[in-house]
Amino acid sequence: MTDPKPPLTLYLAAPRGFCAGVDRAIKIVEIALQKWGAPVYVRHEIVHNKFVVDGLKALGAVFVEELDEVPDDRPVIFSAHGVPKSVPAAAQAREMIWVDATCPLVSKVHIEAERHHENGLQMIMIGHAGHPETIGTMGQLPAGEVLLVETVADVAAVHPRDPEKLAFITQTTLSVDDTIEIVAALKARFPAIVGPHKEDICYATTNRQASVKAIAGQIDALLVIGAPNSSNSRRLVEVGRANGCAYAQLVQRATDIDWRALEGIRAVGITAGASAPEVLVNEVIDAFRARFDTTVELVETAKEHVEFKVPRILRMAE
Ligand code: 2E7
Ligand code: F3S
Repeated sequence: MTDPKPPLTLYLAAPRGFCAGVDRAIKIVEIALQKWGAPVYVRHEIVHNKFVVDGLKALGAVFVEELDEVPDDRPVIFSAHGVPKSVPAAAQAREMIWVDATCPLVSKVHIEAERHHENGLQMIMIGHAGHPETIGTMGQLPAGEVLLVETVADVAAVHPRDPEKLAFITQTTLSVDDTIEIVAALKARFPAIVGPHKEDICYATTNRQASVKAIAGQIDALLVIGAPNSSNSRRLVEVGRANGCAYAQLVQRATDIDWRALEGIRAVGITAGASAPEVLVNEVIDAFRARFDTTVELVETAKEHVEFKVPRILRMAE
C-alpha cells in the first residue's frame, strides 16, 4: 500500500494571468495570420511568454528582435510593450504593412510624454533600464528629454535641465509599493514636478499585486507562473517576499517546480503574470494534485472587465 498523500491547500489568487492588453496582442497576431497568411513577422516576443510565442510560431509567426530582419513585403507586428517612434517611422519609409500591438495603456503613457514635451517639460521616467517598454516610452521623445530612474537612490543622482520644468511618467508594470517611495523622493527633491494622480501602473499590475498581498499571510510558499523576462511576473515574486512569504519563486510551468523545497509545506499560493496562459496554471494545479491531497481555495480581490478592440485594419469586415 502507498502512503496517503499529505494534505495541502492551494490559495489561487485572482485576478491572475492574461490582462486585456495581452489578449488583444495575441489576437492581433492570430488575425494577421488569417488575413495575410504565413509568415507574419513579430518584432520582439508579442508578450513575454515562451508558451504563447511557441503557439504562434506553430501558426506561422516569425519572431525577430529588429525591423531590419523583416523583408519589405511581409506584414510586421510590434509587441505589446511598445516601440520607439523610430520603428514605425522606419516601417513607413519601407512601405511595409505594420500593425501596432502596443497595449493601449502604454500608448496612453506615450501620449502623456508627448504632451509634457509640448509644454516644455523634461521628463523623469521611473522604469527598468533595458526593458522594451522603457525603451519604447523613452523613444517617443528626442534623446535627453526623458531621464531614467530605477530606485530611490537614483533620484538623488539625476540631473534635470531645469528642476522647475519637470514631469514624471512610469512603466506600467512596476511594484506599486516601491513606486510610491520613488515618487515621494522625486516630489521631495523637485517640488514643482508634475505627473499623473499616482503613477502610470496599469490596472492589471495593480490588481495582481493586491491579490498576492491578500494571500501572502496565509501561505508558506508562493509560485508565480511567468517568464524570467516578464517584468510584471517578477514584481509578483517580490511582492510575495516583501509581504512575508519567505519562499516565492517564478516558474514557467510545472516542470520548473522544486518539490524538495516544498517538502513539509501545507499552504501554497499560486498566481500568474499578465502574459501567462491559464493552461499553465492548470498544469501546476494538476502537478500538486498528483502529489498532495489538494484543496483549492480561490481568493478573489477584484473583478476585471477591461477589453480592448484590435486595430481597425484587422476588424473582420475588412
Ligand atoms: C506589455 C506591457 O509580456 P509581459 O510579461 O510584459 P512585462 O512588461 O511585464 O515584461 O506581460 C504583459 C505585458 C505587460 N506590460 C505586455 Cl507594457
Ligand atoms: Fe497593458 Fe498592463 Fe497588460 S500595460 S498589456 S494591461 S499588464
